[in-house]
Amino acid sequence: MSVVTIARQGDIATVTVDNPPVNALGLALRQGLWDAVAELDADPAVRAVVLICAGRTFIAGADVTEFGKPPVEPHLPELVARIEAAEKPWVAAIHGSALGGGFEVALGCRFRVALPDASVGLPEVTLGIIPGAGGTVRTPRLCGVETAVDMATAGKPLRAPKALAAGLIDAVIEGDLLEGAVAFARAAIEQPLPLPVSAREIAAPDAAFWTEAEKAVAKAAKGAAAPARVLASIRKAAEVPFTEAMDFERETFMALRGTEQAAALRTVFFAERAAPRPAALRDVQPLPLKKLAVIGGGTMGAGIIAAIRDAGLPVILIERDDEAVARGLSNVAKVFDGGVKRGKLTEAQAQTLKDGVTGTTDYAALVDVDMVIEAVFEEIGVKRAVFTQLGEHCRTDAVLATNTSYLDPRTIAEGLPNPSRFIGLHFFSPANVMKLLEIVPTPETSPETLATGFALGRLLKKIPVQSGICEGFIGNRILKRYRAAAEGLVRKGVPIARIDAAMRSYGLAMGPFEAQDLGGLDIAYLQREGARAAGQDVPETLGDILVRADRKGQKTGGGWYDYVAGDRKPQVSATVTELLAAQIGPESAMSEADVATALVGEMAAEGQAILNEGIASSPTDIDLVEIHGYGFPRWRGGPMFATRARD
Ligand code: 3H9
Repeated sequence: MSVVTIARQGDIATVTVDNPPVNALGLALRQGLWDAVAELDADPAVRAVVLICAGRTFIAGADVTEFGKPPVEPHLPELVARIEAAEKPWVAAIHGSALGGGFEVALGCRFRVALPDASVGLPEVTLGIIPGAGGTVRTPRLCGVETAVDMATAGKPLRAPKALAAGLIDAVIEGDLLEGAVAFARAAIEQPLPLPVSAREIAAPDAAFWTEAEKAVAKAAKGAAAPARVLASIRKAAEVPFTEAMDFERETFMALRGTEQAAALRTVFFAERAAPRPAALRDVQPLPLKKLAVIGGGTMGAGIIAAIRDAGLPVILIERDDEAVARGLSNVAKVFDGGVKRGKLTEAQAQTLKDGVTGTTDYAALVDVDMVIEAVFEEIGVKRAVFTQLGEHCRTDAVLATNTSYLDPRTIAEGLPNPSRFIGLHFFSPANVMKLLEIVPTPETSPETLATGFALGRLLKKIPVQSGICEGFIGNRILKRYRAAAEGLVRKGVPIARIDAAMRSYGLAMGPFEAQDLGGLDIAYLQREGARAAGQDVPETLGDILVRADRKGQKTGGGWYDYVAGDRKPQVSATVTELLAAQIGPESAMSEADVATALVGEMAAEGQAILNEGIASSPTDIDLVEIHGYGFPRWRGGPMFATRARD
């Protein structure tokens, strides 16, 4: 079937695009639209054209799978120009998302109308490129430079009502989109037509605006190259004639398309979409998830509950006594109240979210739940006691999950009736925000249970990654190696602050030592002490020396750094230098770049070991773990991608 079909409703033609899954602008669609313009221009009975899409969305952009290959005609910029120059006005009727090239096609239309929940945007920067078919040149002609800069440098789409207010669309259609768009077109042709977007003027801001914008964009980009290039392209659009600006945009787009950053971001884009549906589980039916329960209402439990409520499911919170139930519910309430404060939720929405949580101490309430996620204290005895209760009270087919970071799920599951429905689900804190979900089956976990873990991941909009069983699973195992390597550099005389600065320059939000100060040094210390008590040979770390001197991080006023009360800014600590003096060599001249290369190399080496042992099934899974759980810069593609790319 053709990806473009034409129908006529009296003097209005409709052009329907049907190119699943997201109507991306591959060659067939570009050609189909090109031919449609010619056909409709030649038809004297047609006075206006409505462009509408079948399926879940309007045109979601260029076909990203074509980016590795040479472009084939008709190119998108020419197609947009062809639509804009059509003899009959085109009306883009938008549902779902009009993104990137899809929005650029809409910009070529004389009018844009959209359903209230539709959105429009230029997300190209998230793929390491800039718009390549007029997005940076036409958008500011509609909404002004400032909005265009915000929209295209951050890559965040705007919902229809905001897009209407900004002048990006002409009407919001309530009810049936096609009917509304046809009616809009019919009314529009009775009026004088507005100028095509390319013919409109841009109010050019002064030089000070650009200086400020450049600063802000560079800060937000944290090393990603595309945002600054988008800004430069919008600036060009404001300063030179349309055609010249289009040439500049196209050149920049083509140059960025081939960069390592663009390749990294494309790889991550597809890996993220593949992760929730692993090929091995394609034919396995997950169990239904209608009612869930969480055991433990601490920070992690409350975050998991919030994530489940955000997905619209009811959830039961079980705690050990009434006081703990009240505390847990209040922890959950705090998460939603925070949403209200940040303007993300209305009071009423927050209340509905809170109302869907039932707190109790009574395990009998779990009789009809489909899945229970245990998030109690990380101690084997405590966890085992919970699972004994779950074994007694839950349906035998209910999935029982443990949220553990370090304990062996096999030990937690021991003695459970029907262990095939047991699974490890490792959330990251705050669990309603962090995207990563490590899914850890035991040898006894059934494929249905595993598939249900992934179904939960999809439901909660997580990036689920399967991990085999080893200490720390994928993410914390790599973290341990990374931290040990960072300590190794300190012992070799690299100043702590230089190591942190190196990782920040690399693109992480924080270096390894400031991150430990924020999270607290004592958690890892207690684990090491536990292992030592169990007879394992765990060599003393520099962190141990600090914790023993009561330097546990920001919460004790000092860790790897000193902190002035009320200020989170790390200050180089003379006390630390003194405490570690015997362990540290003479100051090393190692550069920041070499530090980052060394530490990322260590992460990748651990990742390789994890792959060799079959703990992770692909390098991209490891990269997703690092990007979504540990703040690894997305535009570097993850440690596995970054080191492969350098080889
Ligand atoms: C661009 O347009 C450049 C131009 O300025 C210049 C050109 C000259 N291409 O996300 P989903 C696949 S750059 C190819 O799960 P949702 C995706 O891999 C582009 N494939 O759906 C998945 O495949 P599979 C700017 C694509 O409903 C399936 O579609 N545009 C593309 O949750 C479903 O995807 C963007 O960056 C694509 N462009 O969300 C928009 N997009 O089923 C990117 C998706 O095999 N897309 N696929 O796993 C999105 O943001 C979301 O897909 C969207 C729908 C919001 C539209």
